[in-house]
Amino acid sequence: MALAEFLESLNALAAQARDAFASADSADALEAARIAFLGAKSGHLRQVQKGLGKVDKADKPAAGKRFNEVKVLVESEFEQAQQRLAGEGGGREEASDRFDVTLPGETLRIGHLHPITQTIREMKDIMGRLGFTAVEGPEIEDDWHNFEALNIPLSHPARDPLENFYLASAAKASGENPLLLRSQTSTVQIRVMEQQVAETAAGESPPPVRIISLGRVYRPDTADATHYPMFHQIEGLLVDRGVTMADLKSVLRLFCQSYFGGEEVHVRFRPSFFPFTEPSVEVDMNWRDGQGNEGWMEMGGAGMVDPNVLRAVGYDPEEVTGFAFGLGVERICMRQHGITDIRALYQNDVRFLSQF
Ligand code: FA5
Repeated sequence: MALAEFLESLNALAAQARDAFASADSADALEAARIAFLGAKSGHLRQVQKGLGKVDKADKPAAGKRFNEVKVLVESEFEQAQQRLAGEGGGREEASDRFDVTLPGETLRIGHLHPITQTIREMKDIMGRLGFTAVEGPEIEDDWHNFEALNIPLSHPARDPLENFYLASAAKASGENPLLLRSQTSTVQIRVMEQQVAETAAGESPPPVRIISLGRVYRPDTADATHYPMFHQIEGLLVDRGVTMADLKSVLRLFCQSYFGGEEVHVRFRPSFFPFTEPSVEVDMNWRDGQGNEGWMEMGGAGMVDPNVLRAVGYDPEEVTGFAFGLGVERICMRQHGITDIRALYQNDVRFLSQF
């Protein structure tokens, strides 16, 4: 083959390759063009290379040199086309996959505390400002702390197995002092006073007590709009010289006013009975829902600590007096938010919980 003929076919091929690479509008099209022109086995360039062998011997060096120049040129045109497509967004990607930095970011859904946890934190905060320290007690209790030391005699209906969650195997093992899920936070009154007395030197008077305790309590109550088998109580205890019922009333009023903010809150005391307080009262608070319904809701019990309780833990009832109260946390939370059914707090319906 004459040199001129070989160079002509080489130049024609270079022009075709340039057009094919320049007109490729996707990575797939460019790859197809690369295989067609630069493919190692049957690409057009490879075919032309095979024609080198037929060139007259004297012209072979010139033909080989030109072939190499064209090959380098075609390869560099392929690379340029590759860069052009990458600059346009990768070619292979669909327009919808491209990242648009001007779009607003995705809003992350951030969770929040359960309304009961919010209520508990707020209560601790308010009572803390009134000088009450928050303490905790165990949820599995023994007979002494849940009943005996609280002046609840063996025959009292509050000890009935139908009124409590006794731990059956533990009851057998501990004989006289069965274990149960505590039915009230008043157990913590006993634990705190016992500890104060234990830490007091012989012959000294134990120090005053000013605590609150917030936690879960358990009763086999049938769930209805205002009862649940597991609920929370806030217990308050103040023991000191000269404490009176007037102090109890002031603290509870102050607490309610602070908790419910500037809103007008009425607290009502009704005479009642608890084995561990004398005299005892039920504490009611007025409530109003969004539909204009209103009434009184029982929040808890309270009273002056019974001298028998003070004596049982080692305080001298001739020297000190005290008041105690135990309020239902759910009832207060419901009163605050106008919730009319306690069960809604534990159904874990996010549509309900996210409102608070
Ligand atoms: C007591 O538990 C006493 N320990 C309170 C007390 C403490 C009195 C200190 C005197 C001195 P009572 O059983 O009434 O009392 O319960 C107190 C409050 O817990 C109730 O007023 C109510 O608000 C709430 N409560 C009682 N049972 C349930 C229940 N099943 N579900 C939700 N809340 C309840």
